[in-house]
Amino acid sequence: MFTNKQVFKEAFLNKLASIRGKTLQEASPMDIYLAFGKLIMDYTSKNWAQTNLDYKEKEARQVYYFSMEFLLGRLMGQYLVNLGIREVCQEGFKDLGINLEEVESLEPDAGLGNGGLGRLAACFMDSLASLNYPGHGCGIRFKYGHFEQKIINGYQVELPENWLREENVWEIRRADKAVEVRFGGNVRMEVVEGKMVFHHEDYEPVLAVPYDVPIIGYDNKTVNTLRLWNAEIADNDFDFPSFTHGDYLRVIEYKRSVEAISQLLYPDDSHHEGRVLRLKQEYFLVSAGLQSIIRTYKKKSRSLAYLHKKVAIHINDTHPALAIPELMRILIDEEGMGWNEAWSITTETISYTNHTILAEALEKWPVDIFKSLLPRIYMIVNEINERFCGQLWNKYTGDWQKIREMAIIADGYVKMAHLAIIGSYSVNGVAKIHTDILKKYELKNFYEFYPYKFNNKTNGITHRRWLLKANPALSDLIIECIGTQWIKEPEGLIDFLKYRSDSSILARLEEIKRNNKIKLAEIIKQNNLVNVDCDAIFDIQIKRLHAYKRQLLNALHIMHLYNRLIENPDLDIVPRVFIFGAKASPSYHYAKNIIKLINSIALKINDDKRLKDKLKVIFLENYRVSLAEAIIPGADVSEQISTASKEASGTGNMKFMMNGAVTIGTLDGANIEILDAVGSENIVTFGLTDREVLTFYHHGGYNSWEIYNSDERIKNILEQFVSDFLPAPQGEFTTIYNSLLHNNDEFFVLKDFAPYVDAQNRIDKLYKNKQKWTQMCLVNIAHSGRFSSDRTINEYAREIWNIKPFTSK
Ligand code: 26Q
Repeated sequence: MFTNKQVFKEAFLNKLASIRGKTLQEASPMDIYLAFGKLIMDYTSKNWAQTNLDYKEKEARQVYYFSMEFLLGRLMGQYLVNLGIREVCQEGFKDLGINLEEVESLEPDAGLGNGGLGRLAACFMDSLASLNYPGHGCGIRFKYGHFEQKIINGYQVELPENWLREENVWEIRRADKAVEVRFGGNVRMEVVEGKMVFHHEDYEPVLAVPYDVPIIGYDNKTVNTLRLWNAEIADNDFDFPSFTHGDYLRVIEYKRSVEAISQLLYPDDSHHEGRVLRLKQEYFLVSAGLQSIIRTYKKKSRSLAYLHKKVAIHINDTHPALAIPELMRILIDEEGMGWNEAWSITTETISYTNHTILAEALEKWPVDIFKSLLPRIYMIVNEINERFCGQLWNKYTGDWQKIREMAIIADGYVKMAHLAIIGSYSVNGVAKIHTDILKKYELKNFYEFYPYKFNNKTNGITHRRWLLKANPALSDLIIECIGTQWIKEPEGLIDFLKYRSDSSILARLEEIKRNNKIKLAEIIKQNNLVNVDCDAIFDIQIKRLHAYKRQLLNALHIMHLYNRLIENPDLDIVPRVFIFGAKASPSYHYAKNIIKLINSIALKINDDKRLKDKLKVIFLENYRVSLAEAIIPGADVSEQISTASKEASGTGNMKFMMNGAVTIGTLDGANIEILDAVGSENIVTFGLTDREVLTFYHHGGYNSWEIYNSDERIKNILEQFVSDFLPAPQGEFTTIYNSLLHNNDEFFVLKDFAPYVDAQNRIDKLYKNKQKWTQMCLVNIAHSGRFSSDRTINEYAREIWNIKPFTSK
């Protein structure tokens, strides 16, 4: 449509006039952003409508990805790239004196997720559309996404992130498609013509209104839909009689309590807290999503007996696991189906991904809370449980312990992982090691009972955001070398390997990295008021702050380097800039304390002239998707140092390798598959294996005091933490100290310290041979195609969902 920049400029100026009522001279940056956003929406609307029509007419089998989180970040840039109009818009804007990047930077991140799980959902959306799969997202339109992080005096402070303050140009409200979700109340049973009928009464109705966001495929005509639900009060649900009787406050309070459902994303990853509002959100999502799917399906007036032939529903972790009893409820109570038929349809429709083995992340709800919030759903879960326990009894007669361990309802709790496994036809882990651990340990009983359900789907990331969009200079070089085919078939990146010994390409690669580092240094300068040396190694750890991810191990190594340099300022090491970005869950005090520790270390080190600028420590505040896109292209070293067995997969590791950083990592999650791909010469690994870790957990044999007493370096550092060495209040880091020494170092930080220091020394040596180093970067880039979410989505499509790319034929 925008065949040239002239056409674009005209269209844009018209839009500005019609939407904002302004000429360019009068327009504010926000006017420009919004008008341009609307123009993009217009541009895509035809394909969006056509895609919907195609799916309807062809009756293609479709997948719906249910997730509490979609960590989208910014959309404008990705839309432009996928539509192939970024250049023409950029040129047109230039003529008008507008800088496209500045316009793009006005967009607030859609931070509707915590971390890996939410970002994975967003990458999957991009791959589904780009590969022409009929696949949509179903989530919640949280008014407040992930909090905004400020660092004040070294401490994390959380502010609400009101991303919807300005108009959200990418969404379309579809009031006509609203559905009602019911909470609380009672269930009355009645026998009608010999059949039990259930009436849900005295419930609290909540209106779920969908907001649709287009998901635009790359260089194709597919525009899928991400449907985000908003909780509202139906006008006719206002209790007008009591309103007129002066019960104004009660009505307003009711409105507030309804709207609370889609107010905020719980800023917690990997820690389950049994809050009712969270359970309400989970049911709200699945009930609204399923009702809308069934409604669409029935428009074709096909019998629901074939639902599973046309619809696949995927649940992203257990958060949407209530989809199982909710689908049963709709089929039985609303459609009059019998239990057995409803169960076979449900268990042929739903599939489930597990993202964690951390016990504290497993969702379980107290029966009394569950029952009073969702009385009918509880009855159904109870029935599922009883039937399942019956099956268990047949297989394991007399083994009460096993039956209790596997039951959905036990010890006063509803266990969501059990429900998810029993009600799905597929259960997958997110990296080979993770799936193996699930089968061997965490879900051993279930694997024994349903071996055919278990499978692995190693995570991936969309190379269109994390390479093509985030790192245009590198993308251009790759295109110059191997053409553009890799954009559609990312495994084609392997052709870049041919250039591993081409010194002119290596030099260009090195230059691109350096330029990206300069850009990152500017961000650091602006935010942290610190100058960093772009010839230093940029060593980066960006991810949620969690004990198992071991930012603390990184901090210990920094302290160690510092101590070495103070002892010998002429020490021959490559200068380093250690960069961190991380949000800690607001109630996770230990994690917040580590942020304070890192900032205290930074304060101590950055101003110490004796170091001659060989060491800098930077904590970048408010880590989020858009910041990650700015950071990752400038990384030399990617820190992936979780305690083996704890990180299900990791996806940051993939983003870094794709941008030519070298991983320093443990044998955990997808690091192991990265090692397989690039070979041991192109990655630096260290530390305990998952087996060793699990053996220590199960059989003991680790004593952190022994390590402490035998390693002077550790002793020194830990004393520095608790003395007045660091610029922090006395006693500030006692808890950290105690976690390592008096709580036996649950995550083996001290145990892995020496191997980590050795690994870091290897990095230092490798970097000194710059040509060789750049070669390693190139090899990493070339092998990163297998970690594209296109590969992952193709596997899900073929092996789990049984869906095919849509073709118009
Ligand atoms: C549960 C109940 C109540 C409140 C919050 C939660 C909750 C929210 C988010 C529990 C867990 C999460 C997120 C988990 C997560 O992000 N896991 C990561 O998933 C990635 C994608 O598969 C993996 O790469 C990471 O290894 C894994 O940690």
